[in-house]
Amino acid sequence: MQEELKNIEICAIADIKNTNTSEEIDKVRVKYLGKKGELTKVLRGMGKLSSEQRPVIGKIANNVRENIEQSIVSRINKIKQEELNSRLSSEVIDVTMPGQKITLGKKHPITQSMDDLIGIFTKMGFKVAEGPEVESVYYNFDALNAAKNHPSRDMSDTFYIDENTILRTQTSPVQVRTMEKTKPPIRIISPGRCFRNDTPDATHTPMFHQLEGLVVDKGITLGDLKGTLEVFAKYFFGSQTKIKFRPHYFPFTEPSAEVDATCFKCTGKGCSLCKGSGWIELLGAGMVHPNVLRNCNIDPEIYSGFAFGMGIDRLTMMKYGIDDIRLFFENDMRFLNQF
Ligand code: FA5
Repeated sequence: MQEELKNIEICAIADIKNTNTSEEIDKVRVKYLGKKGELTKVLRGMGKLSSEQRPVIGKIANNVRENIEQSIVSRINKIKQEELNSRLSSEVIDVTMPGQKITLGKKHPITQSMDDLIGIFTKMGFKVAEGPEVESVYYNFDALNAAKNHPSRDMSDTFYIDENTILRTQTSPVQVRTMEKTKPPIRIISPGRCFRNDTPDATHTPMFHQLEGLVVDKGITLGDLKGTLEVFAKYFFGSQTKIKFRPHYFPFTEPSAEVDATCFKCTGKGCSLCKGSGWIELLGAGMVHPNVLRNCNIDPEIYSGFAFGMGIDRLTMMKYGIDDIRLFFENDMRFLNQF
């Protein structure tokens, strides 16, 4: 039996030396040390030995097992090292190869305008306020002094979710939400999405962006409104820009005006962009109607304010000479990459 054990050790070690992969070495392990392995078979026959022989053979068998196991471990380590070395030499990194260009994304032109506008107004001391896009009829119309039969309330102009809930048609409801929560002095702007049941054409889309402005304090006048909008127009379109007020009607401002700016392309001389007039319509504005102040528990005898609302998409069109608003929403990279 002693002889048999020695033979097994010699054969196992020779087999182990001949292995080249982890799978091969596993097969050798099963062949000699597995349940039906050669060493195991011999050890099963030990029961037939005499009590003197058994410890002697048992010791030898243990030695043989240990030697085989050790040799398996050292072969495995060697194989792993060889596998690693061959991977390292085959997967060489060529540091002289040219790098891959990473294309950086950029903000949508309307988001860029929004950022510009926020920058201009926050420098003038305005804070940014937010309101919901799904709005109540109360905040979008009633609290803003819109008559019950005002045409803008019609379903052909406004998207209704239910009788009292709509998609806001303007950012003006943020005026009311702010005045309800904050005591004057108030100086806020509120950029965001608006929705109208308008058929898409070169200057209309059913979803567009507005920026609302609101100032309420003691002694605020139309002169403050004019000064603020003049600063805005010069920063946004260029320092040569002038503005003018045309009388208009909004339910929530009195007096109300539409504000035009000198065409930034021809600087007021008249061109195709301004249709020869030299002026371009910018926004709606006016002094906050006393009824709106009252609806928000602000005493119009003590406080006055001005408000304005501009279409950000249209401002962006004017600034860059874009002739169709729908281009903003087509996601054509050839168009968007120009900004
Ligand atoms: C208003 O919405 C008022 N809330 C503005 C205002 C605020 C006046 C505060 C006084 C005080 P108007 O309906 O004119 O006003 O819309 C303002 C701007 O939104 C327009 O000048 C235009 O630039 C933009 N706009 C309106 N409808 C669309 C549309 N369908 N697509 C793109 N832009 C639009």
